[in-house]
Amino acid sequence: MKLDLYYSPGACSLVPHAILQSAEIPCNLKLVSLRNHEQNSPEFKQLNPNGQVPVLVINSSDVLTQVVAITLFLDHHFPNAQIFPNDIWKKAKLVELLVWFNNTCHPTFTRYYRPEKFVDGDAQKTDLKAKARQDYQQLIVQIENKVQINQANGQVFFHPYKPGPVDFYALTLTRWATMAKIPTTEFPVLWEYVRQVATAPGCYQALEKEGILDSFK
Ligand SMILES: N[C@@H](CCC(=O)N[C@@H](CS)C(=O)NCC(=O)O)C(=O)O
Repeated sequence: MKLDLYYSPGACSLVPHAILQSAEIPCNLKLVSLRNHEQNSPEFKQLNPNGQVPVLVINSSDVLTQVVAITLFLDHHFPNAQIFPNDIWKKAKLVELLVWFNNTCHPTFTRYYRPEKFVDGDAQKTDLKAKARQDYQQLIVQIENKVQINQANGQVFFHPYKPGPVDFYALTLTRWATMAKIPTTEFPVLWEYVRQVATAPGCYQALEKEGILDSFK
């Protein structure tokens, strides 16, 4: 199966990228620089009319978007990679968390990072950014609480044995917290955990290829 992953450094496309690297699934990386607004180019919009990464193109023809959909697709096609545990309850609970990251935490950060997508006017943007930052701070606390619960149960990562999609999304969201200038001292347990995820085989390579390893030093 030929796979092309359209990604931008540090974006949520890091989740499928880290999955692919961790499972040693060969794929071609296609850079879409959000910084240079390449997601809005007519060529990219033909691929994904939403103008967003990630996009996974399968065998140069089938186009799949959305982190959760791509994750489930890879899990199905590469069962030996153990992207999710086989146990359906454990898998469903991980998907539950993945979806919450995607539909709640992620859009909250988007309101901070890209306020112009939601409101016009400088004053409105400033207000929205401030509120979104506050909300994001609370969500980060919730994520840290979940990590603490895992640790109390003797589990290092959200996924059993080794970091998986939920851990890669947690790492991405935590890195965004630092971009929102929320000091890591406010979430020391989460930060330590994320640094462990960052050094795991596969995730490390994905961060290195995206040029963002320094974020976790
Ligand atoms: N729900 C979507 C979210 C995708 C998304 O927000 N991607 C961001 C990067 S993290 C993006 O490409 N933003 C560019 C833009 O919206 O202009 C998914 O799971 O793929």
